[in-house]
Amino acid sequence: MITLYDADRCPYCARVRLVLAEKGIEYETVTIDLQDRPEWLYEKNPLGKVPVIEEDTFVLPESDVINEYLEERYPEPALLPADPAARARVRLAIERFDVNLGDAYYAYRRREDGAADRLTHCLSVLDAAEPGWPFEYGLADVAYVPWLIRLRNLLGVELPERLAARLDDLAERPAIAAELDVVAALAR
Ligand SMILES: N[C@@H](CCC(=O)N[C@@H](CS)C(=O)NCC(=O)O)C(=O)O
Repeated sequence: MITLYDADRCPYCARVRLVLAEKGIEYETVTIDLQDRPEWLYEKNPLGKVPVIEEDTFVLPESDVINEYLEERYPEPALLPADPAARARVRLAIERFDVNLGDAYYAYRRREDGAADRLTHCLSVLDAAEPGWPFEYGLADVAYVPWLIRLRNLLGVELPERLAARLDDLAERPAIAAELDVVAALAR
């Protein structure tokens, strides 16, 4: 049985929750209080961050690495395309998450000067993306959607039209619906 060291408010943990749920993998959760992290977490991840998964003696941090591992270990349903070039594009989108959205998101959260404009720009670039990601479901969506949900549902940011519609469509997936519930509980 896989154990996920988890925190509801953590979007990186949400990436892993989404893949575990999408693939129907049974797991147990150990919830970490990020304000008061237990010392033993550093034995599992020297950076002291969540998510971490553990299975017997195998311990793995880093959401993108965990999700690639889960994809290989539990190939169905596939969350990477079959075509190598398409897979590479998905991996590129994940690799570029920080520059495409993450850095602007956290700058906005920290209320840095110019952050709102920077975020608007990032969202408009994502919104204008060609068909393919982010408009086919898979690991790239999983890598971005937790932040889009938090922007819209916690921070009250209006998403551009195509991204908003995409998020509405994705809400029909049980894994995404469950994450929307997690975020709704954070807002209470
Ligand atoms: N690169 C890591 C980032 C994980 C991360 O930043 N997690 C945050 C919670 S959202 C955390 O544990 N923060 C504690 C800290 O920074 O010390 C991943 O992809 O898993």
